[in-house]
Amino acid sequence: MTVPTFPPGFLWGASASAFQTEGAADTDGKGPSGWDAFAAQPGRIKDGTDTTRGTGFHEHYREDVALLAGLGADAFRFSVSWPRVVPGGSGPVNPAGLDFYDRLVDELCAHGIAPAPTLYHWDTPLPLDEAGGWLNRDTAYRFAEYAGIVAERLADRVPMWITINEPAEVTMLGYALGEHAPGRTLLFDALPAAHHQLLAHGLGVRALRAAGATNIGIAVSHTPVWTAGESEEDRLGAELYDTITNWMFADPILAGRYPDENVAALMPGSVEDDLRTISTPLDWYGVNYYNPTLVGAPRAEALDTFSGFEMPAELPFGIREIEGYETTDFGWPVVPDGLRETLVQLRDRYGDRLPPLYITENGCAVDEAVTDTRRIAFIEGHLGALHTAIGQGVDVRGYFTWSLTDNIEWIEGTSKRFGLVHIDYETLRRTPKRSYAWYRDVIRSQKAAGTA
Ligand code: GCO
Repeated sequence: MTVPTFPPGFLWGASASAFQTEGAADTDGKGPSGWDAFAAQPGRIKDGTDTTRGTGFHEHYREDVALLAGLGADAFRFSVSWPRVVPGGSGPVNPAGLDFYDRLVDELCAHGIAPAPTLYHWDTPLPLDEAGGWLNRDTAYRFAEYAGIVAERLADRVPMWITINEPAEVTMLGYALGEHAPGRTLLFDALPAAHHQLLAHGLGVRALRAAGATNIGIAVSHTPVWTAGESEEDRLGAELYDTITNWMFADPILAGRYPDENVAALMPGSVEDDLRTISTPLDWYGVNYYNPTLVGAPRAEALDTFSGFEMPAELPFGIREIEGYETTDFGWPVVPDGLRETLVQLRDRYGDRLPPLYITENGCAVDEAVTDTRRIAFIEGHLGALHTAIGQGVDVRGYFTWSLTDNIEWIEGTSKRFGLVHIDYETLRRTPKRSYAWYRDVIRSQKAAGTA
């Protein structure tokens, strides 16, 4: 095995989310989410998967916790479904919903696995989506209330909290391009959805702390942006893309400002006051990394596609294909050094203001049934790059691979498999893949090295 030795105490984990795994979409008083409604519209889920079953996690969670225990994982990053806990988005709490997470947390603790819940992994309660979702400032206040409710119940046993997952994807795919729930196609008019998620994060951090939670972070996607071509238009296109996907989210959180005035001017309300809330100091910052992005001038001809999403030609940048690297089943290039590049960028940009980092997601879609050697190579490569980044002085405290099991990959349905564990969607049978045994051995040998 060629995974280098990480610092003692480095945390080894796996990630998942509620909509992608739980199923039980209307069991025990859960309300519908915007994603439930969106996925039920004909043609939205490309392979026609019925997303209401998930992987059956709501029913099979004990089996999955046993799999985590078999892996030797230190922590499990799952998400709490907001409409399971507060079905109306505000108002009465659903006790059976909270009870489920209480049982899950107990089960994890009983196996010595730290529960690391994400409070928002995209499943907005439908009534809030119908009232404008993240375009409506009120959603941020409702989120904070809900965060407080969950913490009141679980903070005594949860050692690590994540407010929100990937606000950039929600903004871009959900509100700008309409590929994800709630299916809005507002292009740059989508930016208020970014601001309100950031505000929700800041208010959420405060509500969590007020309810006794500690060790709070967020999971933000980062992609190093590479410039395609050498013209001024290429440079401007790449710079704009970098701004709106990376820094429009990281800067408010970590530096209390928007990356430039043009972006700030497109945001609603009294941005200055909000930025103070948004930049409430965090205990740590989570990075979701999959691949770099090559961007240049807009392309006149028709549409670019990015990760299978169509990019309208009127956007002021154009995404190009990265050539010369192996790709995953999503067509994403496998560039482990991009992880190091991103981490070093974060360190250089924020210096002392940067809290310790965790990799909250990293993984790949490969359809190799259970003999998933490409996944092993992917994770191994990225752990190598991560180790190099640590050697270059970036303070990274842990790594969560995406994902423990195969799951519903949003609009791709079950056709993209990210798991260490295979799911048979007919029987919901779980079968550990070769990568599961490999990751278990990595964790074991890291622990042995740490105590040697
Ligand atoms: C994310 C998504 C995950 C995806 C994963 C692979 O945070 O990007 O939330 O749910 O499944 O990233 O695309």
